Amino acid sequence: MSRRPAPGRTGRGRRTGDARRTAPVHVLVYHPYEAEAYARLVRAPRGMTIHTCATEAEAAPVLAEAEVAFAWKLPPPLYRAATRLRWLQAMGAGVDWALVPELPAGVQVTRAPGVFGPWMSEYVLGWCAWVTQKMETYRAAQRERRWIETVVPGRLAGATLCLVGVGDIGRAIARAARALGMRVVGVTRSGARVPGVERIYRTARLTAALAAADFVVLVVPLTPTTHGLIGARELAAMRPTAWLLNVARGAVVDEPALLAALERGAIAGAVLDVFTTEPLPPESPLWALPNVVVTPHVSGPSTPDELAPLFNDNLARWRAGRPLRHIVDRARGY
Ligand code: OXD
Repeated sequence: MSRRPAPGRTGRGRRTGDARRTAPVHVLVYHPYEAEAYARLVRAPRGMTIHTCATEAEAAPVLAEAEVAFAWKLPPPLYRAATRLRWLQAMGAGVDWALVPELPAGVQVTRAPGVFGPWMSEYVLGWCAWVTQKMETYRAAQRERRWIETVVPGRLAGATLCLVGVGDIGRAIARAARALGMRVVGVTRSGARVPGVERIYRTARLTAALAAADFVVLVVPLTPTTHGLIGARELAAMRPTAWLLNVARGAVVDEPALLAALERGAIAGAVLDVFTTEPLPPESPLWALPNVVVTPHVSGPSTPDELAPLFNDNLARWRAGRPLRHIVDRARGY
């Protein structure tokens, strides 16, 4: 529920239009610390009541009435009360947090394609350039006032980037990588051709794809089939000079196997934005490894400005009884 109701809001929410003509549709906007910012940008059609909630306690009674939710990581126990819920728009790149057994069967989940690819492309290519431009080395030398002209940067042009997962985010990364002259290959379930990706391998040929890469970028959704997809065998298939970048989910990688590979130099290093436990616990050895970059799950930030228009478009469709866009296939998990 709204912590600070804006003028014109009812005790529990903001009502638009003449609610006497049709039963109001209750819409929950849930985010632990930006609910108000999201709700401010929601353009609710007539007869919809917006409820802004930042805590589980606020959201529980609203969910008992809400037909629609626009949310980030709704705590699964809340779904038990969500008997009227019909549509959940996820405020994030992944929807694994939403597709839990507690989510009632009839709820459609929609995602936000197009929003995260540009962010994640910059993250991925930025860190690839950090590797080839040896940024860490030059900065360390600068701190010691050393002129290390014998160390020269490498090129991204001509290097091979392997995308494990080639959905809308993977395609955006592929475009950015190609613009820098990289060769892009990919791994998908179907193995079907993807424009702009030189070669697609089926998941069954994952190790062959990994062996071809200088940079391996994990960008698959977390599903029962991708859980633990990168284990000791897959890491052993990578080149000892290759880097692994994970912007997907921590659980896509067998973390102990990764740690072992990094410690013995079986791969050059890893740039990790996601972990099996987040926040990464202070005692994790990953923090201290010299060939690991740890970032705090920031490669594809959700912003109200980018997500609200997408939700508003679908909300208008919902009100008009038209089909929603970007529906998740719940059986597939994305
Ligand atoms: C995610 C996100 O889904 O950060 O991980 O959006």
